[in-house]
Amino acid sequence: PAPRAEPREDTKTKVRAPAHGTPLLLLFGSNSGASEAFARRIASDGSARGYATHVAPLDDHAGKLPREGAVAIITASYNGQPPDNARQFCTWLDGLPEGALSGVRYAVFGCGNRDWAATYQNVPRRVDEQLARAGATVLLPRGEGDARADFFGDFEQWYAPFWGTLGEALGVAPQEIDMSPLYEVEAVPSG
Ligand code: FMN
Repeated sequence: PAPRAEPREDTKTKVRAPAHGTPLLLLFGSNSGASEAFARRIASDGSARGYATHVAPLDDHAGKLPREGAVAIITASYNGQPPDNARQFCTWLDGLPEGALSGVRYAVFGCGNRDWAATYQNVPRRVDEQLARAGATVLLPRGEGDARADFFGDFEQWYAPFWGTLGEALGVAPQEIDMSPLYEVEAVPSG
């Protein structure tokens, strides 16, 4: 039989973070992909920090939100209405009685555009308000991205305290996070 490759003791490779495996669900409502891209960015950062991440459209979770870990929702609005893959979720959420989502921890970021002035951020605002009404606990104030202005800057501003706030709320110790590079570069003198 072929010999099995064992990692060498002296290999300098670093693990990125111990996988504590705290669940983090990233849900998006997205027609043209911006909200989905932000959700995937958070998921990828979360995996590197040891979270067990899962990305899905909002409609996959109509009727079910987890009480373990946290859920971050990134959604757009279209003429004030939900994106195609968020309609069932929004209808379900609107019909929930008070207290139905107690124990759920969440954060919302909205992708919008002020060209639609009368309905700017309608859906993320509605999702945030309805989650709170149903008894879920907000982790971060809702963020607003304006695609007509500084869309990515708006996201970064909302996102800056994300991991610190999440870690505190979920009991993930900051020292468990090792974001050091996977490889070290050593200078070799020439000549
Ligand atoms: N943004 C809002 O804030 N409110 C709206 O009512 C709204 N209506 C829109 C209608 C159309 C036809 C289009 C093309 C965009 C609209 N937008 C509105 C802007 C989008 O929500 C914004 O571009 C968002 O980033 C799209 O996200 P997505 O790529 O995840 O679908």
